[in-house]
Amino acid sequence: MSTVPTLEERFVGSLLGLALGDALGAKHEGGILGGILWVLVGGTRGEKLWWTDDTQMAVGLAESLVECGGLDPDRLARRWADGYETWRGYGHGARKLLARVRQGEDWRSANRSVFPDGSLGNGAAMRAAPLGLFYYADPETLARAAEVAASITHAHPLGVEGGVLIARATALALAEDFEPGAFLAALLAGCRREEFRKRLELARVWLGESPDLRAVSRGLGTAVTAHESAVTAVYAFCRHRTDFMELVKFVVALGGDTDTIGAMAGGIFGARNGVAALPADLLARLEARERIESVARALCASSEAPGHGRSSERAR
Ligand code: F2R
Ligand code: MG
Ligand code: MG
Repeated sequence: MSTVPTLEERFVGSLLGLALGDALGAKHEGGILGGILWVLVGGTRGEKLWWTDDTQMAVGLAESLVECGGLDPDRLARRWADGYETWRGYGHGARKLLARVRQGEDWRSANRSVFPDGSLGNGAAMRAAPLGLFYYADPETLARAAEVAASITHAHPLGVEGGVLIARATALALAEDFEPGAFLAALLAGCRREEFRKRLELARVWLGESPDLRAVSRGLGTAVTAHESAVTAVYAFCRHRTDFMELVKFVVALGGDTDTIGAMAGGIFGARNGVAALPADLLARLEARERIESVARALCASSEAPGHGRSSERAR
């Protein structure tokens, strides 16, 4: 008999699901060549499941939210810059931008130093789950905080929208009474960009169908850009919302940016189903499982603390 997960179990499930989706997708990111590169940089050494930039930044975000009692964008930018590790495979723009912040530049200028209109990569979306967890009870503050957290590295409106979408999807997945049609409708209601809206509409139509892999990857995308991957993760979760390994297999079979689509979908899946729904044998092999679990518990405790939304006001 399955029991309903507690809020804390869902927080832990979300961050571990994100890390596991990332680690399992990593060796498939970018196809065969990407896999060879991941082996060469050491991401498959031993039995451990090593995660990539997606989890590195998500854990940094979660730890910063706990430490600061909310979103402090200056301290968060610094933490991400200090936590940068080349071998985890960051985006080229993110790598350069974080180097500038490490050298003392303000993120408000660094975030347009590589792409003048800002990055539209999926880097803000891949790490957004902790925001959805922390601010789940306050949708307006959540959207505002997700915008600010995204724009530290992703100033382009599409990069920002990806971060907001995945943060909101994670928060909505915590709801007691979950139904995929209502979930997608709620995401659509808060979504401003046509590039995302048309894909969410398609995902809604597909709830009653089972389109093949080619149709899904053509219709929703599997690329490194936010609008061509974030809705794909949301749809993958809707299609495989109770079986984590089926979800991962689906994401890997779609191809493209598998670690990131896996991280986004895994974070939503864990928020919905809790940690008990994740495969125990794989969790036992996950890099830094205890650290992730511990920050997820702390995030849950701080999210329930009175007035937790206050510090995000600083982020406006
Ligand atoms: N970088 C990778 N994977 C490649 C290497 C992996 C390999 N296994 C290894 O070990 O080396 N993955 C990670 O990057 C993605 C997240 O990227 P993020 O943080 O958004 O970075 P960036 O550089 O800002 O954007 C990514 C690319 O998108 C294009 N782009 C972005 N904004 C653009 C703009 N305004 N105009 C034109 N192009 C733009 C560029 O190609 C960027 O490099 C995740 O997949 C993560 O896993
Ligand atoms: Mg990655
Ligand atoms: Mg990726």
